[in-house]
Amino acid sequence: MKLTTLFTAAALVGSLSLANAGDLTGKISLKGTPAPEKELPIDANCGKLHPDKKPTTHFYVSQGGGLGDVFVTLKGVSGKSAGASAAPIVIDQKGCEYMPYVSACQTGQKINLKHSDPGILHNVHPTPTVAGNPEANKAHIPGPGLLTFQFDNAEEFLRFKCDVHPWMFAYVSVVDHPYFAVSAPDGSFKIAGVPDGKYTVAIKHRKAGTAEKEVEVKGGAVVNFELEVK
Ligand SMILES: [Cu+2]
Repeated sequence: MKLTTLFTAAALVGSLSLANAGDLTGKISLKGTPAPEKELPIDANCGKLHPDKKPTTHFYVSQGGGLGDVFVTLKGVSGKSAGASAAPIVIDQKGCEYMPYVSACQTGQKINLKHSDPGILHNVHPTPTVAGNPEANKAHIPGPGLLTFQFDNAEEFLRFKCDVHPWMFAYVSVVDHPYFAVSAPDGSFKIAGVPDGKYTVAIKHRKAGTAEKEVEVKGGAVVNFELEVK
């Protein structure tokens, strides 16, 4: 009898650990050679912070062909945002560029803009296209003060720009659930803690387009993608 109880308990623990969550990981590769990047038209003031001329970063391709700055998300999962209690994401204005160039956060999550360019005035101008997400335009003087934004509606690649420096752009994808990522410069990505189940994984790159794949997560899963230069 005791033995039976033990086995029942073991079986229960076993089934609980099966119905769990895991990391969805993968790598995005780029096929083809993108057009050369253009030099940013940086002005004299910002040029002082930027002695090495900087190009655009439309394609962040690693030596192994991995593609960075790709937004990865799960489709069909919505209304699960934990943005209100999540730590803010931070975008720095440094060398008259936004860093990171591409990022993502949840609806209701704070987006803190940091200023790391002594002597330079920026203004932060998000230009959302989804109704209900407010446009704003705030001057940002040098110093430790942060500007904070947040958006309550999902929107992919919501654009931030600086009206003082017309080459400064950042793109933030706002998601109403916590299952998303932006690929690293080597093309790898990881979405942590995905509950077991079947999903459609959707990826989007600003220039190389979109792709989707079905995946079954069982304590984790791996899914790789290839995008092509258009
Ligand atoms: Cu600026």
